[in-house]
Amino acid sequence: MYTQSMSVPDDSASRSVQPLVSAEPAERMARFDACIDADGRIEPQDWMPEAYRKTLVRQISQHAHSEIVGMLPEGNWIGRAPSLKRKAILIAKVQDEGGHGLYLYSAAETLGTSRDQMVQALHEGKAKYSSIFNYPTLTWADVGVIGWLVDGAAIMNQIPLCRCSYGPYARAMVRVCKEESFHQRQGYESLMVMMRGTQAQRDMVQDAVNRWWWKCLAMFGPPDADSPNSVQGMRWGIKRVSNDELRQQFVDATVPQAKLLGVSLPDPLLKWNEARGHHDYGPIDWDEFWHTVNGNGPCNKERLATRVKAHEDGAWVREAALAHARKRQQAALKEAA
Ligand code: FAQ
Repeated sequence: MYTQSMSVPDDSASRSVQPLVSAEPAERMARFDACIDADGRIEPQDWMPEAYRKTLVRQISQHAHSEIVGMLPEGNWIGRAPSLKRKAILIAKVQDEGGHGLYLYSAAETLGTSRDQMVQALHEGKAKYSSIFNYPTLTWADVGVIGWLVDGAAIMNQIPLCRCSYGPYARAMVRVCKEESFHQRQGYESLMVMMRGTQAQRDMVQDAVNRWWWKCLAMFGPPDADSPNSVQGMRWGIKRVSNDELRQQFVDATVPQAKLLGVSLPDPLLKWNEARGHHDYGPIDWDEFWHTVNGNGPCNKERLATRVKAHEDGAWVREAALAHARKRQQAALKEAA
């Protein structure tokens, strides 16, 4: 039988919200709240408040844009990778990031916003994407550091999103996290090799760590006290762990990794705090973060221009695919007649 449920996994028995098309608004809201309180999943055909839908489209589309723009800094090095093995790994990684963007655009489309609308918002500079991708990759060591630290930060943020209250986003995150974890390991391994190399290679790794460390801490978003979306996002089970908590988890996980690698982290205030059971760290430059988020970082304009050009250059592919689909549809209709 053809119903809407054909397009989503058959887990309806475990869901506590049923489509309530004809129910009164207060009743729908109560059912939605009950589902959230019971830690249930909201699915595309379920009723949801407009603000919940809007918040999800905002976060998921920004996340998708980050994956797609995030292909660029590392993509710059595909033609300059130091060996065939490193080149093959890097091509696969960048391709994975493209795949993540596509799952995420698809998840956001289930909320009623088309991929074209989201991409247009990005190209018009109206949509955000992660601040981290507005910095240049100056040396080969940057590629390893992106894997280790940027993917490392991304995983820390994304593991809790596997439990997000919106089903399609949570399910997309499970696969994304598995892939990101390989990305993190390949970055770390590539840095390990460089650290066992020449002094010039070790210096190159240290320089890259110095340039990326603070940007990675800022990736988790503003401090909780200055995060306008956090309270409601947590109430709705979209966010599960706060920006500051995730940042702290990342610092605590990364310090021993840096030690093993043999690099220092560029923060004189970084030290273990026995009483807190966590590392203390120095102040983050939030002015620099907002400057970048607001479009004025070192590579913002270049990144956006590259995306717009790629989209324009790909117009013929989209047109050809549509023409082909139309042709197949006409042939099928003719056959059925
Ligand atoms: N950059 O109130 P909050 C990756 C904005 S994927 C730019 O705390 P929220 C994979 C925020 O949107 C990396 N803007 O917001 C990869 C909001 O503005 P709005 C991306 C930022 O949503 C690796 C305003 O500041 N990951 O790396 C940033 O509750 C290697 C106030 O902030 C995700 O997107 C930022 N860093 O929390 C690819 C994960 N931080 O929208 C290639 C999903 C905050 O009100 C190579 N997203 N803002 O105008 C999230 O978990 C959340 O959206 C946060 C922000 C935590 C990013």
